Amino acid sequence: MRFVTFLSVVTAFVVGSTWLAHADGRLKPVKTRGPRVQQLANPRTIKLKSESDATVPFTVPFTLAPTREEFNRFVIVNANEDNKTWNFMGSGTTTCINYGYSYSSAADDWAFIPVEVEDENVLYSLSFEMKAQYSSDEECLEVGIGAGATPEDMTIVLDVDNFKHTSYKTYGQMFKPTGTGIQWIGFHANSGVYKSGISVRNISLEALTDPIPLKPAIEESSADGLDYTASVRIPSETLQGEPISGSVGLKVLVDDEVRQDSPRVWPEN
Ligand SMILES: [Ca+2]
Repeated sequence: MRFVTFLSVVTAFVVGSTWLAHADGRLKPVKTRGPRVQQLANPRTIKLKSESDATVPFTVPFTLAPTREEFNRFVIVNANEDNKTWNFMGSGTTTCINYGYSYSSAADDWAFIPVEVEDENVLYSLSFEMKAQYSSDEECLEVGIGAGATPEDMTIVLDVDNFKHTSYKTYGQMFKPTGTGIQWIGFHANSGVYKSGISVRNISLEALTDPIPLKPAIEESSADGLDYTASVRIPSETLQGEPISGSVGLKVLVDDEVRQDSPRVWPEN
C-alpha cells in the first residue's frame, strides 16, 4: 500500500516580496561613554541632555546584539531608584542587556532604544531573544513604543508575564509607531521583588514596507484512511490591513517538499 503522508503545509507569499528577511544593520559605534541613567522620582538627579549628548537613533533595519557602543546609545531609567538596573553584559559576539534582581524592590527599569521612524503608517516588526536567569523564578517584561524615553510616553505593544525559561527564546511583535522622527522602543523589566534576572539580545527591527498577505486559512479538512484533504481560502487582505489588489503566490508542500507551485492565484474578495 502506498504511504500517503498526513501533513500538508501550505504557504503563501506575494510575488516579488520576501518574508521577514532580517538584514544585519549593525551600526558603527559613535560614542564610548556609558548610557545615560535617569532617576525619575527625584528631578534633581535627572541628567539633562546636552548638545554633545544628543540622541543618535538607530536606522531601520537593524539588529542589536548589542555592542557596548550600541548600548551606550540607549537611555536607562531606574524608575524604582534602587541599586539595580539594566546593564551591558558579555563580550565579542555573546553580548546582551541584563537586568539583575533586587532584594528590596520589584523591578521597574527601562532600557529605551532610539529609532529613526520615517513613516508612522508603516507596520514595523520587532523581534528579540530573551531568557530568565534561573528557572526557579518567574520574570516579567513588557515592551513599549513612544515619542520620548520616559515610561509615560510608552504605548505597551507586548507584555510577557511569568517566563522562566533559561534558554533564549525569540519573541516578536508588530506595531505601528506613534509618530515620526526619533521614537523610542522601551524594554521594561517589571518582575516582582527578589527574582533572578532577565537577559535580552539580538534586538531586530524592520519596516514591513512590502505587502504581506495574511496566512491562508484552512476552511475544512478531512482524512480518509491515509489520505488527507484540506481546503484553503486565499487571503484577501495583507498583514498591514490593506486589500490585496493583485495575485498572490501559493505553494503546497508535503514533508517540506514542494508539490505544487502556483505563482499567480487571485484571492476571492
Ligand atoms: Ca531598578
